[in-house]
Amino acid sequence: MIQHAIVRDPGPDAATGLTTQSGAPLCFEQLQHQHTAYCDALATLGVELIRLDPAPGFPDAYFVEDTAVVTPEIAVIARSGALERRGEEQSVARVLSRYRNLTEIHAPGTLDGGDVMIVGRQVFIGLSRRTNPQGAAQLARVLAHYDYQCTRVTVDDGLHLKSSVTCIGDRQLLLIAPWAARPEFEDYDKILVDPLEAHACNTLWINHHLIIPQGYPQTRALLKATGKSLVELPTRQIRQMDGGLTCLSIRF
Ligand code: CIR
Repeated sequence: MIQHAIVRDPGPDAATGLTTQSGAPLCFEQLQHQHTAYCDALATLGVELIRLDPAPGFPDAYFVEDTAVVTPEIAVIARSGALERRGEEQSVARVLSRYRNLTEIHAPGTLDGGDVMIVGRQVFIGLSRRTNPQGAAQLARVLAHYDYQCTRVTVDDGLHLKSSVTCIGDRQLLLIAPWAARPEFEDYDKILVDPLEAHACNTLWINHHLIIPQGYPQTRALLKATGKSLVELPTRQIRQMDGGLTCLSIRF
């Protein structure tokens, strides 16, 4: 069971964060509502929230997932591939040091937590615009020490690995349809997401419930058919800043 989640309220400068999305500008008030709904959902599922204050000068800092990788044994503090985001990890490290021994990714390695998917003792590490081979190698070395096996996955579309694939159960993955034949995932049960609903790949399986983004009917129907308990949340503003449901917390 997941007991804790680190979250951080979006700061008033959130609209100046990094994004590849065009269209309507961010509505800060709606972003706050969506963030609050997310925190409420985690609390309802029995998770104790550890709340960080907004970090002035770091408009993306509420996407806390990217700043650390936490297992039951260790917390690895990340080093973002986005220069603008370097420094966010410091306040996260201070909090995590109360719960875990820490280690960190160091130069020239870069790594964003959004590129790391842990499925039991198997860890998938995305090689993306944010995570480079050195960062992946450093993480794999640390985790090998604790008997995790790491597999690299090339992320050729989307921001992070978990933009295109998330774990939705013991050996079950939800992933973007064009990745169906990827050999890295051949041993897993797969549910495929139509590229028109690509944002729906980023779901959060937590304490026997699956939190999914609202507004993706095909994916919702496929997930409903699995019999899982679904919790739907609005993510439009979060998506506007290239984020999703996993990005908003560090769970452990
Ligand atoms: C960024 O570009 O870094 C943020 N605007 C979005 C980060 C999303 N994080 C995630 O998927 N883990």
